[in-house]
Amino acid sequence: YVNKGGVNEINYIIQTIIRLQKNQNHKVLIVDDSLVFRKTMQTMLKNLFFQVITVAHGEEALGIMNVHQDISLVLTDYNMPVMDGLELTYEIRKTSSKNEISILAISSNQDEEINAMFLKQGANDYIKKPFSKEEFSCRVHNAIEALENIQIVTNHANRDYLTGLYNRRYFFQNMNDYQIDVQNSGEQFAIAMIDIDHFKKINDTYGHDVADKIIVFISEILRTSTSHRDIVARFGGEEFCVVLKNINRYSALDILERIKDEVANYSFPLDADNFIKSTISIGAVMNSEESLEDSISQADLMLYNAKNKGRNQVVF
Ligand code: GH3
Ligand code: MG
Ligand code: MG
Ligand code: MG
Repeated sequence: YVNKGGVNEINYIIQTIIRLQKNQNHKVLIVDDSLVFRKTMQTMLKNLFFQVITVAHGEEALGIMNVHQDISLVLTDYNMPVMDGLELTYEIRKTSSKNEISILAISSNQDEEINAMFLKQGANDYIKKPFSKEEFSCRVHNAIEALENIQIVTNHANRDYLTGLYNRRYFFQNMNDYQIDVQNSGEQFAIAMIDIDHFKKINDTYGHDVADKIIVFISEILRTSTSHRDIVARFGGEEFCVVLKNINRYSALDILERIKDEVANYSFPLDADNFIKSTISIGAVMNSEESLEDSISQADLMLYNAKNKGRNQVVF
């Protein structure tokens, strides 16, 4: 390969391998009433390393999509019994946007206006039968890569660059939705404000870079000490807000005490021979009738009390 195509050839092969590896994470649903066509597309997609599910009509597709909530791409025929491709597209778009599930319509050459109708109904793209393997692969990959890119951009918009924790923007967006759920379920949750103690001194003594690493270390402790449903957000420089979901006061206090102790007990490595000790203060409240902003202010007041009482403690 090196002799034939030079470095670019190798680059192309590497890119292809990376692409195929990523494809393994994607589920593709084929919806077509023709068994022969289903099999053909299934083989092509499996050769591209995708996970593939096949069904014979729209209603079956909706049933499968209820079970497999993580389908990336739907390839749908137009003419099918029970529910056709247009109806299926319409139904999918009621709950999932173009940014969540990509729809690729497969139609024959005769129905030109069907293709436009597919796009109007919310399909991302269409392919006309008959098509070459090459075109099929290109359109499928275009659709998948568009989804991946949106995922990357969304992640950047929601997370803090230094720590990878959620940012303020995402925090309030997520809490808006969560509070609506909570009003219906009556679920309890705890809000904790966390601030690193004497961080100015750490900055002055060890410099900004080392201090930043401590922020990252503490973020990691916050992340690993909470469940994936909880929200851990970086609010400001060395200030965090943690929401422990579906929890009572007793368990929330237990988790927060353990987080505080874990930080206090940890030795942050400075170099081979030296390490730094750091502590955090935590103020927390349970959810109440008050607004989210008021609850956060309340937690902030508790944090202020924790600082005044000598730091390295939880006031709940
Ligand atoms: P206290 O125990 O009262 O919280 O004392 P403190 O020194 O931590 O005071 P405070 O929380 O008010 O000040 C935070 C300081 O942390 C200010 C600034 O020097 C530093 N800081 C804030 N954000 C960052 C950051 O992103 N990186 C670094 N390295 N330092 C930061
Ligand atoms: Mg058909
Ligand atoms: Mg602070
Ligand atoms: Mg501080």
